Order: sequence, then structure tokens, then C-alpha cells
Amino acid sequence: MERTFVMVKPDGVMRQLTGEIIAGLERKGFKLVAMKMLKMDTALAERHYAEHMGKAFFPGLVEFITSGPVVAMVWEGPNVVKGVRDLMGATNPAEALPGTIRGNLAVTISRNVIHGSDSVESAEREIALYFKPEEILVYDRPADAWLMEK
Ligand code: 3AN
Repeated sequence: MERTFVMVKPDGVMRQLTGEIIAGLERKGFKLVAMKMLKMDTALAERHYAEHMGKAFFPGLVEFITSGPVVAMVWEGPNVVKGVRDLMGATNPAEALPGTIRGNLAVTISRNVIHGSDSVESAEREIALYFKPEEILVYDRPADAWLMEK
């Protein structure tokens, strides 16, 4: 089953939006299979955002993402990578549609409350940065029979 990496960023945690964000993904039907709260250090931030190294916003991004607690998660489901990206809305909350997480809950690109992997390959790389394989749980939900056609 496809997996994606999702993170509530420090602004989301400090604004007490963690529960709302998790509830939205649960309501959609995706399955939460791993979760931890942590404070990222600079080395982890630089590995996570390696593709943005050298860009003007990179130092500010690292400073922000290491400034407070984050909630790191692995979610599972059919087409979950795209599904979470669609629910998150555009990277820039100014362009995110109403009804999306960023459209409803954020106003600026540097404080956009949530991260979600942009591809299956990115998801695998990012999950491995935060979780050991044994920290990702395998379990059945009663609702799986209603959510996932066999
Ligand atoms: P996404 O998080 O939607 O995958 P990316 O990977 O392009 O977006 O960017 C990673 C993070 O870097 C964004 N979530 C945002 O916080 C920050 N970021 C991206 N572009 C900018 C920008 N032009 N100015 C400030 N921060 C940015």
C-alpha cells in the first residue's frame, strides 16, 4: 500500500492545529501508521530540505523548521501521496483553494503549517529520515472494509 510522509510544522503545532490536521486526514480515510513528536536539528533539516539548499529562502526555512516541535507522521492509503498534496493545497497559502488545509489555515508561504511528500520516491526518502522500519505499524481497521475495495 502506498505511503506518504506528513509533518505538522512548528507553526501548526504552536497554533494548536495538530489535531485538526490529523482529523482531516483520518476523515478522508487515510490510515495513520507511524507518528512522533520531535525537535529537528540543523543536520536533519538540511537533509530533509536538501533540494532547496542554496536558495534564498533556505536559511530562513531551516531556522523556522528547527525553531520548535514538529509532528512527523506516515500515512497510508490508495494514492495517498497525491491525496495528501491535494488536501494540503498549494505550497503558497495565498494560492491554496478554500477547503484545503493551507487554504483554510495559513496565509504565507514561509509559515504553511504542513509538509507532505511530493512523490512516492520522496516519500520513501523522507520516511527513512524519521522512522525505522519497525516503527511503521501494520494493522487493520474495521473501516478498511468500507474504505478500500478489495
Ligand atoms: P511543499 O512543502 O509544498 O512540497 P516545497 O518543497 O517547494 O513545497 O518547499 C518546501 C518548503 O519551503 C515550503 N513548505 C515552504 O515552507 C518553503 N518555501 C518554499 N518556497 C518558498 C519561498 N519562495 N519563500 C519562502 N519559503 C519557501
